[in-house]
Amino acid sequence: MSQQTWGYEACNGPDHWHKLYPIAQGDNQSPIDIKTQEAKTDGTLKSLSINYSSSSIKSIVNVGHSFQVLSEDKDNISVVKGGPLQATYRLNQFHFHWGPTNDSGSEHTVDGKKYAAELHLVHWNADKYSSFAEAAQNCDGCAVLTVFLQVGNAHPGLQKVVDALSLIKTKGKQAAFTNFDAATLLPASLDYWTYFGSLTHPPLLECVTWIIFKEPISASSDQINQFRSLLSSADGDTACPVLVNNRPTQPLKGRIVKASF
Ligand code: B30
Ligand code: ZN
Repeated sequence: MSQQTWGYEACNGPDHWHKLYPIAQGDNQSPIDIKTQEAKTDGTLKSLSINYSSSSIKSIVNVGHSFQVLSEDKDNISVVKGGPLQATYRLNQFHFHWGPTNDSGSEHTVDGKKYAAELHLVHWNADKYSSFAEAAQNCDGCAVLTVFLQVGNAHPGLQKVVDALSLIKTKGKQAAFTNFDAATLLPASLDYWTYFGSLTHPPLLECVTWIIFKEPISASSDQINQFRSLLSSADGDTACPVLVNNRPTQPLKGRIVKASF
């Protein structure tokens, strides 16, 4: 890669990642296009149990290619279990993916349709492993709850996140972000699709049980615009807004997508 590290630019974007991360061309990569007619309804899929506490949410950080809201994960304070999962998975962080326009933001697509943005609530298997990093080395290590954002009414829960972005404009900045109920970002219906895949950016490890809610939440175009005002540059450097941080869909390679509904 012509730059120091991976990113989403022409010189270091998704087409280059395989050179440093050969698993980019593996058999279980994410995101994918969900072909709704090919998803297999699985009546044996249990319902999901999501238990989030506002007290686990601690801070918000600009990681350069995106921002993340960090959740304390030393205890089972905020967890998901049930559904396709065979263990209790702890919330580690949540973040979003977006693009330059509202029709090019999401990573996963549904019958070829892209949403304006995509929320990832990232969890790891705390029954078997002792950290996210260790869990991510294993196929039962991680679970990512995924919510699509479509343009509509402003989202009150999301606004709390958007308001905090002014505190972390530049790369490396971190600010306190507390007493936030991540469950406010979930849709009303917990109907979902699920499949096995990977982290969507390097190290691209094939460790993720993806759980993708069918129902999107709405966000205003102003709220999504504020994602695009995040800077990938450090304080004092030439301002460089994050206009895109999504990976294109990857080949399904025979994997089965199950539907809970
Ligand atoms: S995702 O949900 O598949 N987009 C990582 C976590 C979740 C996804 C992709 C990657 C990951 O590698 N996490 C640990 C190290 N990270 C922090 C981060 O969570 O994501 C390093 C980093 O690069 O800052 Cu972005
Ligand atoms: Zn993500």
